[in-house]
Amino acid sequence: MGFEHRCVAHAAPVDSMRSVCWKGPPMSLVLLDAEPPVATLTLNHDEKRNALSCALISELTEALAICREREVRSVVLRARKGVKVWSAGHDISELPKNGRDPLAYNDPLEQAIRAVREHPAPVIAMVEGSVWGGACELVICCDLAIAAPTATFALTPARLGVPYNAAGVLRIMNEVDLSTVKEMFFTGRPISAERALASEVINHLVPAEELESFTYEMAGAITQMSPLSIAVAKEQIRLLSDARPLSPEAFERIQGMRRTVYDSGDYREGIRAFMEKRPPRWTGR
Ligand code: YXS
Repeated sequence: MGFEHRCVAHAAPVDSMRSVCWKGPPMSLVLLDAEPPVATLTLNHDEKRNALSCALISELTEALAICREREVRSVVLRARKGVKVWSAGHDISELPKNGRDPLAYNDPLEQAIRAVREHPAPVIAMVEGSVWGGACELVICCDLAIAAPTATFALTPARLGVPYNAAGVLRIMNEVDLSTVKEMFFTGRPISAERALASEVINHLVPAEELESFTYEMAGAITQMSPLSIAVAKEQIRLLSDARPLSPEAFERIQGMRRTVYDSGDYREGIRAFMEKRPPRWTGR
């Protein structure tokens, strides 16, 4: 069955999809088209460059819950057609400034990444435009990523003075070749779509005019397969790829080093500089 893709016009704010019991606030940061077998989640906060704010992530995780209820068999995660910025990553204004871990287990970004990785159906990131920081990890953690030539990908902790978390570093290392991982973490500079394909950040690079048809053809093909077999394979891959022996002492050491960073003046300077729209002045303390 060829699955003609649904344009954003079919999508609606997430709450309109929720049964009458949903009493949440009006939602529009994520549009959801959840007509099985394929769902489309559209990041819809271009004014803030689809920054992964607590509010947006709440809608994203709610949308995935609706997809699970409706037994959707594949999910396309996209931004609006033609965007210059797919997502600007973690909402910098929401990064904690009071000595709390900025990427702790219950941070909204971590919740979004877990929601995608634990969703029983494959989640396909369809990418145009630039992808930054935690959004880059979100794309990498999607099951498949299909991008247009306008896509770029940047890991940005060093731009902001943020100590990335161990689980996030491991998830990225599991997908991307180590030399590219180091270059992205150490330079903070975007890599091109071509480079992303070569480094396995993305699965396919297709011309912009073919991006939707290519993505929805693959999403449709997945829905023709056994959903139970796919769900088990996806969870097996998640559990086995996360399986790493790490002594408690090694983990404590990582956390201690990270605390030194998020307790530093440089961490606060990175956030302040972004908010003041100026380059940061690093002191190394
Ligand atoms: O000034 P207004 O109110 O209009 O808001 C501006 C920006 O402040 C806002 N915005 C963001 N707000 C919160 N968090 C963000 N990440 C963020 N990015 C943007 O959106 C409005 C339009 O932004 P503007 O004028 O800069 O747009 P532009 O088209 O000129 O430039 C687009 C970008 C993406 C190149 C630029 O906005 C930018 O460099 N954004 C920050 C990208 C970044 O460093 N993201 C990393 C976030 S931290 C994160 O993900 C992890 C914690 S980590 O760093 O560890 O990976």
